[in-house]
Amino acid sequence: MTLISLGFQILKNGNCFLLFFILPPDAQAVSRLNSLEAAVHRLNVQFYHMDVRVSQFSQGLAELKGGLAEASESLVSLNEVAIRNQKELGRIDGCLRGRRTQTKCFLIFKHFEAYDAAQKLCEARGGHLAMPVDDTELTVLRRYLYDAFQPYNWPSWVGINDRRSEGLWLFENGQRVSVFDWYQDHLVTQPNGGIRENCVSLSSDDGKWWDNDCERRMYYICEYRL
Ligand SMILES: [Ca+2]
Repeated sequence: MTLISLGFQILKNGNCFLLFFILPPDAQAVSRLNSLEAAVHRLNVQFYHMDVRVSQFSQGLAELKGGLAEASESLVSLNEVAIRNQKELGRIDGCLRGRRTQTKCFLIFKHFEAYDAAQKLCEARGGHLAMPVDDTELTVLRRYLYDAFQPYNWPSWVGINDRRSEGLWLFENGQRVSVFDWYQDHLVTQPNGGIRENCVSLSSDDGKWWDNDCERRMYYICEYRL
């Protein structure tokens, strides 16, 4: 509706009145207002539906996240089982194909690897680089290497190094080595590499020990419990 001032009138007593008329609403304006109101209503309805959709989407996303978390946990468990199985299979394979003593099995791997890489590969198969602890085990290992490579000589890593302290030879499990079998002749006396050569390999022709650069890649011997 429209309020319009038409004029004013002064009465005899001096008071003054302002005259107002209320005009009927403009039909076009009413129509525009109704359209606007309808449009706002439609927008509200659309917003409501959008809210519902967003809410449903959020709920679906939360459920999906939950499902993914469960699947991830299952994958971790499966992976752990696979690693355990791989180690057990490696150990069985090592003892089936390798050379046995009373308590352990040695298996030669004819792949060229640096010392640390060789140790990791042995661990992945449930063992570690060979740790011959006494004359009996050294004799078994010497014979095994000779049989595997004769008439050639292929040096192979075992799990002995002096990386922690020069001249202090330790097995991979940290125990001190007490029985040695270093190569010696009138020209060469092992170990002779000082701080440059800290890992031990065995010659396959005579089983003698040599200190070598740990980064050198050569064959290696893993050990598994029987
Ligand atoms: Ca050394």
